[in-house]
Amino acid sequence: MAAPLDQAIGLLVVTFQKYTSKDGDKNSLSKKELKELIQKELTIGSKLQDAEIQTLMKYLDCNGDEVVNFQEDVTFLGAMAMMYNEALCL
Ligand SMILES: [Ca+2]
Ligand SMILES: [Ca+2]
Repeated sequence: MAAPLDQAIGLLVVTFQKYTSKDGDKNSLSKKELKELIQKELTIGSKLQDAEIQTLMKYLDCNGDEVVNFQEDVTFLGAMAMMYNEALCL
């Protein structure tokens, strides 16, 4: 049985892979895949408008190839973790 943090990291990887493989390129999230991941896997997802998800996509796509790779996804999740940490400190 994996320790809790191992499980959490595993979940990040599994969730990324669950959505990347919906189109031809299973190594990255297209705009559509990212949108689905955000809407189904994050509480904030249902509150975001299409335009906000588009903006988020542009922000996450550091290398400008129109898709979100694992490194870009982890950067996003890292930022989310920082927000949660700040929320828990209040
Ligand atoms: Ca994909
Ligand atoms: Ca990219």
